[in-house]
Amino acid sequence: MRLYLINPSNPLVSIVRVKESRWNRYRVWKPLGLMVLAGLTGPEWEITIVDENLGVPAYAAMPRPDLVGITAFTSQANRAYEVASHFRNLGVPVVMGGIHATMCLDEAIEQVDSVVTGEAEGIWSQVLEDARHHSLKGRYDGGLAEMDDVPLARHDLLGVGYAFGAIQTTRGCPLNCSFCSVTAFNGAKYRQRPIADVVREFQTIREKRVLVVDDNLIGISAGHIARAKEMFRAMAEAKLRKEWVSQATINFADDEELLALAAKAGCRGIFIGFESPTPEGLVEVGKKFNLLKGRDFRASVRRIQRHNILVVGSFIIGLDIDEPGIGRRIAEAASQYGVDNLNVLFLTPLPGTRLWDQMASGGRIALDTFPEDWKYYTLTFPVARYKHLSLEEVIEEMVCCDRDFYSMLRIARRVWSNLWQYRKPLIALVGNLSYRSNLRLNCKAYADLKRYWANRGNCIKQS
Ligand code: B12
Ligand code: SF4
Repeated sequence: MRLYLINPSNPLVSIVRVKESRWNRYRVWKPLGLMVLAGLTGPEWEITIVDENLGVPAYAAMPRPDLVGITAFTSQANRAYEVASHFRNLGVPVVMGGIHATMCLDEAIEQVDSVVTGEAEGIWSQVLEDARHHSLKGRYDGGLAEMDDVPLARHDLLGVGYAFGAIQTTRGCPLNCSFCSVTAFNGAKYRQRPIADVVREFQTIREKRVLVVDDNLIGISAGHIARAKEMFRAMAEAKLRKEWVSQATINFADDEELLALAAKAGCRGIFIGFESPTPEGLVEVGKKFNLLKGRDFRASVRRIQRHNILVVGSFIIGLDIDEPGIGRRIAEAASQYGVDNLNVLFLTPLPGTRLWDQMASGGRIALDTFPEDWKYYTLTFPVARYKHLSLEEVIEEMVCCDRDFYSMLRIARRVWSNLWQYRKPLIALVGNLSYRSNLRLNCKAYADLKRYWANRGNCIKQS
């Protein structure tokens, strides 16, 4: 039995534009969900994982599979349906799973033979069994998995072409920020994998550098943090010799022992959502940790960096409180906090989030011809009507923010300060140049988007 597991590409996402900017090579990540699915699949299936981010293959020239499984974030949904249609025309059954199919079940069900909602661990073997007997059902629900059931991902199936390996050690997040899909999809209960499984899986990863894809690496309670420390100790003892990056909330900075253990286990970078430079903005998105009274962001960032861990700060433009000038304000705040890289995204209503409900009920979703418009839901395009910023203005704020933070002068200062503190100036330089090199590409993409908005007759100014 032949199984294709496919990760569809979205040409609007910068990671696939390697030809235009070779720095993007470092930003192509492995589709871990499909590698986990492969880990759940029995030996009677011959599995091929196709990651279209590395190039779209000539499907017609490939041997006919018995089953196709497709994953998709919302921004990939469009292409997922194109691929599904190709195989369905050949009479090959197509199953779709992942976050988009879960959040937009009714839409997905129209486009494929079978939809698996939720996490696959508890249900995939049933789907395969039904596929073997030509009795696939239209819908399966995996719910939330037991973490003991998460298999070792099949890292052997995606060998070359990536700068980073990928692994997951926890799922879920109790914080439920308004714009984020994680609580809606993976649940509010923070679930941790058995430490022995994490160490064993790390040992099967070939790449020296790894993305630990957890949304909230250390969790929020004393118990979660104690477990994170235990995991870091086990990783260090296993002498994995890996360097890894992950995501956490700013409370990562609050425990020196935790930071020391993380660094010893190989942590070299952490992605932190600051979201807004103002307390009002933090209240709006519900980012509770960042509101801690007396929190000194600069000191927190510095504490992390002292352990040779780079900090990437993420902010959002387009909140209801954001007015003209927000771009420069974010660039200033990020420089003042001392982050090594800045990642700014447009406020985007993703299906299933609290933000989606608010914006949809207020008639504020501007790009709403679905499924075609999903390709713009990359967080790098404005897709909604913003309260105090027109389309032109919100784009201008983004460009101004990026130009300010990624000016050569500011890059030079950051790299110099990195060198001075004996951290990783080369990694900081590559990261900064990679972002900078996309500025020109982004401006072209914004121009195309403005034309698209205009053709749709969308009113540009909202307030
Ligand atoms: C790693 C990651 C990335 C990597 C991508 C790696 C990759 N190619 O998969 C990078 C950094 C490139 C990335 C980029 C983006 N990401 Co991202 N990313 C994640 C993150 C943190 C982890 C994903 C992961 O690997 N999970 C671990 C695996 C095991 O879980 P899984 O993929 O969900 O798979 C399980 C189930 O979904 C199911 N399943 C999945 N696929 C299939 C298929 C079949 C057939 C079946 C049966 C089951 C099934 O079974 C699996 C096992 O249980 C998630 C957050 C999250 N917790 O999901 C955000 C997340 C998926 N990303 C998100 C977003 C918005 C983006 C971007 C659009 C914007 C951005 N700038 O971040 C881009 C777009 C990328 C694109 N190509 O279009 C959103 C997506 C929301 C949505 N509705 O689409 C999430 C949920 C984060 C959030 N804050 O809301 N991302
Ligand atoms: S943004 Fe981060 S902290 Fe907020 S719900 Fe999502 S994963 Fe949790």
